[in-house]
Amino acid sequence: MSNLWLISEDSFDPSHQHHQETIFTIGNGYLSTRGAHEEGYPEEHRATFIHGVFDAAPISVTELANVPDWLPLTVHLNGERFSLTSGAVESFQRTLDLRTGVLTRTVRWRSPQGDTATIVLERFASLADPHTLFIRCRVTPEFAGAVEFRAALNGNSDNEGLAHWRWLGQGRRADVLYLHNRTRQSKIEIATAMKLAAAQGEELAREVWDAENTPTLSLTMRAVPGQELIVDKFVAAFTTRDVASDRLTDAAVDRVDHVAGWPHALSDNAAAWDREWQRTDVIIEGDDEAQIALRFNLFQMLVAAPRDDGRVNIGAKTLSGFGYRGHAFWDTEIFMLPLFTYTAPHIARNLLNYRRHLLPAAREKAKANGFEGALFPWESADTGEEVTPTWVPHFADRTKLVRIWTGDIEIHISADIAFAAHQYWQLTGDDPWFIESGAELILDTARFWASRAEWNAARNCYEYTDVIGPDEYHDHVNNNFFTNRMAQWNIQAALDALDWLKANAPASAADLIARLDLTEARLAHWREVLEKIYLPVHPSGLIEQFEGYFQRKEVDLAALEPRTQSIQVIFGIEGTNETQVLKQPDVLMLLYLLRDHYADDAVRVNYDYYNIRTDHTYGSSLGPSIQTIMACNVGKPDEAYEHFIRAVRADLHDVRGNAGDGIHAASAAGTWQAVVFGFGGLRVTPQGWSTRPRLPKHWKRLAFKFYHRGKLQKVDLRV
Ligand code: IFM
Repeated sequence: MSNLWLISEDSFDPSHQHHQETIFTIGNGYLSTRGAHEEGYPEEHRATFIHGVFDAAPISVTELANVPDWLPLTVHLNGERFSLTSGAVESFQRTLDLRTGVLTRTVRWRSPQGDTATIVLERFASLADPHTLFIRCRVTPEFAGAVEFRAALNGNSDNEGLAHWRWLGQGRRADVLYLHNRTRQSKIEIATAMKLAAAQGEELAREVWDAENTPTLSLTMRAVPGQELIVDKFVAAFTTRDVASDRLTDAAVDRVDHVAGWPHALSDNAAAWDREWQRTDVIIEGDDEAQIALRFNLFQMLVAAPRDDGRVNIGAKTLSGFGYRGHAFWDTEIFMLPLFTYTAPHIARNLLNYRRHLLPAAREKAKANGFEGALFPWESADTGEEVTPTWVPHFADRTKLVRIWTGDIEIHISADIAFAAHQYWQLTGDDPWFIESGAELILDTARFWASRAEWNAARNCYEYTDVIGPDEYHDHVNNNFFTNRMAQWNIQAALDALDWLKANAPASAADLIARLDLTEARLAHWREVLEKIYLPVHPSGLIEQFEGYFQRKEVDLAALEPRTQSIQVIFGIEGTNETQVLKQPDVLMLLYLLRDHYADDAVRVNYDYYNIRTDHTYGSSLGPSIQTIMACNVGKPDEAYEHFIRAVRADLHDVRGNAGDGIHAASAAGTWQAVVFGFGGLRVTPQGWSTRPRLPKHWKRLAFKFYHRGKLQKVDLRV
């Protein structure tokens, strides 16, 4: 039986290296490193990103700065530098072990002059000590002479051409070299330190090259045919987000100095990963592809999840690529948070605390737009200000610019955040957190919704006009059902939260009433808004996505198959706006979130209507996992599996051709929801939890764990 924890490739293809770099990303919740090769290749997108290390950037306002590179390690056989693009690669295998986060590459290489060796490179970012990074290089020469290992720290890293780092200094303490840099605008400092240890073999020479911004160590070992040489590179990294500037280099140097050695570090890391998988793993029997792919998705979420920092979020592309510049979206609250709320509540709390901490900026955004309360930014980075680019190059013609409106009018994010906070509270029963933080998130977003609601006297209702719903193929729409209904949910949740606080934490209730000015008159207005929000539903249960949607042009998507491009590429931005084609199924997403409020028949009617109008494969990657759940809901297991496999393959198969920009985090985390809530049918209510298995026909078993009110629950569904 194949090992269902391994992701492998057996050749190096420079034309696919960006995709492969994303797939072979490793990390530990503090940082992630893309799977670029130690020795480096032209056109590569090598990068390491550390949570919260942002710096100013044109167009995107701010971006995660690709930090100084810890990977460089070159191997020289009798003076010839090992490269996959010279000499002869006689065999190649690269494997990511999802169980431990260790990435291993094994290459048998013949140099241009005919010296052959088997070179094994292993690397991991320790989950046990997130500031430490390890590379082990094993070389078994088939020749006599010398093998040289050159290891460096490289401060010249950039973000696709933009250099964020200034050189501040470098030096040596005993056998440890260090490098000290600072970002241009945000002035975050980083110290990296390294040492190179010969673990096996005879050392012939050692040199230090104090090259500016690239301190380098060279270690030459005697090559004896058949005798393996082992060299370890130990690295540590700290930023001024972790320690004060005057202690920064000491912190990095000391940490490297105290590394107990490869075997210890490896086993500590394996033990830490084992603890993660104990609660997060999902077992699928009868479908090896689904099993491995789901584990891959969970692994990528686990390496991105901040465990010790409540001031950072997970970007839409995790820490695994330059896409979306590290910015966070609603992807976190609606797609990623359920995974953490159910399996790692401490991580969920960190992510929610990020929003809590940035409430002042959300208040500023609401105020700047003429509203009260908290309006969270559509794209968010370190300060909580809106960082959505206003203009970006057109995807078809990069000499033209396209206006991006999401930062102005995709306002549903405020309700999504409130929803996630409420879900966390309900599932965990973490009342202290709710009293301290969650309630304020829900109350202040409700204030926003009540002040943003527009009275339409002719209709005798409140409306939200000129918005963008989750389906971004249609912008500047009025009364997007998702937005209106989530606004209503948010206001109701706020009123309920206030009642709960009054009964259970009266001092906090009084404090919030005073600080947020929750007068009786204001609350009366909230009640009126929530009763009168415009939410038309056809007698059949069919919901119009937004006003006038049904009048847009019908497109027979099936007739356009086979296709390899999104509908927006085929019809253009304006052309698509005029059709009924959806980037993601807005109404179905709403029915998923508020499932208990809608009858089965209504779900069926809407599923049948919107499923065939959605650009599933090339539209948004967020859609398919939710679509899986809704297909399970309406009893369409084959369609559910089709949606699921589309979601679970998103990055591994590079379905949209842009996995090189980074992991599609919402899709990755969404596949956990698809399996647990869709196929497993898990449902949690105030009375307890239940499952309603709807496993794909070839699945023999589905098992997973989750926390409910602090207790680990085990679900094991067998056919
Ligand atoms: O948040 C999503 C949005 O829903 C669709 N476009 C991509 C964004 C980031 O993943």
